[in-house]
Amino acid sequence: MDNFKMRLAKLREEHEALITRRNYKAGTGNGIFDRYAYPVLTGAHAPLEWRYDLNPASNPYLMERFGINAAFNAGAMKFNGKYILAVRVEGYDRKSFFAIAESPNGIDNFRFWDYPVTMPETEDPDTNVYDMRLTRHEDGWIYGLFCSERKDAKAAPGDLSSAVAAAGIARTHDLVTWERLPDLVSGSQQRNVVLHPEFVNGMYALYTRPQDGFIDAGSGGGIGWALVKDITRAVIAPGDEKIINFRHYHTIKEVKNGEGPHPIKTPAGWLHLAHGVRGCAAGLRYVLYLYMTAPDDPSRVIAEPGGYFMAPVDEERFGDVSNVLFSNGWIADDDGTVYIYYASSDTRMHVAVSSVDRLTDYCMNTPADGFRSAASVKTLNSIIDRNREYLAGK
Ligand code: M1P
Repeated sequence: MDNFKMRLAKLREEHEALITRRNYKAGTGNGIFDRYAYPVLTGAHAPLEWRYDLNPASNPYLMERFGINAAFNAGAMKFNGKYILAVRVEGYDRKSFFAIAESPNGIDNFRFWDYPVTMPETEDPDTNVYDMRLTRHEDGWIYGLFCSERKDAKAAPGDLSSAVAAAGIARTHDLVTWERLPDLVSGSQQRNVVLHPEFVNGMYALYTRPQDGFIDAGSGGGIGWALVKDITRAVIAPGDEKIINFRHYHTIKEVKNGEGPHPIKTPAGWLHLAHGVRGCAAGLRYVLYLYMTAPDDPSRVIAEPGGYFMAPVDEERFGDVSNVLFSNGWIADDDGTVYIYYASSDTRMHVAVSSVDRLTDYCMNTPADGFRSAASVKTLNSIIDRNREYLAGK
């Protein structure tokens, strides 16, 4: 065999071994969720057909022609019995696009479909698209809401960084052919906009994240909520967006927060997964947190555990944007198992597994943030007291 054929055979073998590697629970867990040992998707999972020209005549050195830098921030849903991720795939050129990967069991063997998603553009083409939230809406469509980034037309000459974030909206029945709808119109920039799966008062309900600038939430107080009549022309009129989950000084969401995937409906209420951001000497730190809203009003918070639900550990801490956990996809199976798909450090995708019961218990019974050190000590003392009492009586 010549060198080309030998290297290609080796590449195929390594790629297949990576994709079919069995995943397993890592460690003893904390009772709330179980992490899994291996990332479920990385840039290296991208098919060889995407990355290489496989024709020895046009690519005698078997060079990569299209490098894939990362696979992260994936939306998720069950589709035709498979666990589906709508992945943010980023090329070496820094552009993100969406690609669907599927797994038979939700924890390993994720394989990309043959082609990435061809997302139609609006009249004002996106520079970059990312972080799709999938919602199977009761109107019968599957929606993908995502961030559409464009250069700020008002940027000063020489400013090549200023950008504008808007919520892109598209819908599909098969995850292959997408109908692009006009971007959400609201009074501010938007990222992390999520469509609630049910109509509320006969209208489409959106979780929003109003922000003053492309990066800074600024005066945007947190996760917002708004109802829109027509999703094919989604407009939030001034005053129609209210903040339902606030940022707060000296918490894990002091600087920013954002809704993750759409919430899961449970008997106790709507279970929400979100990310919170705080600043520190090392830069921004992104962690995940949970909260619950009322069964009859998804915009009314009824429980919120203090602190984070998940924060980066071990290899999760490092990547293109280190110290970041971000999630915009989870799947609740019929048996109550919940697969939480989260990305670490804007680089790779992982899964953690829990259940609706566990996550509800976590939300309802974890002490809330007391906002002061003394309050934390009081909470801790009461837990210790109760344990001592219980253990003494045994
Ligand atoms: O780099 C961390 C994350 O930053 C943004 O999230 P947010 O708008 O909450 O700051 C997004 O660009 C996200 O994709 C990214 O993971």
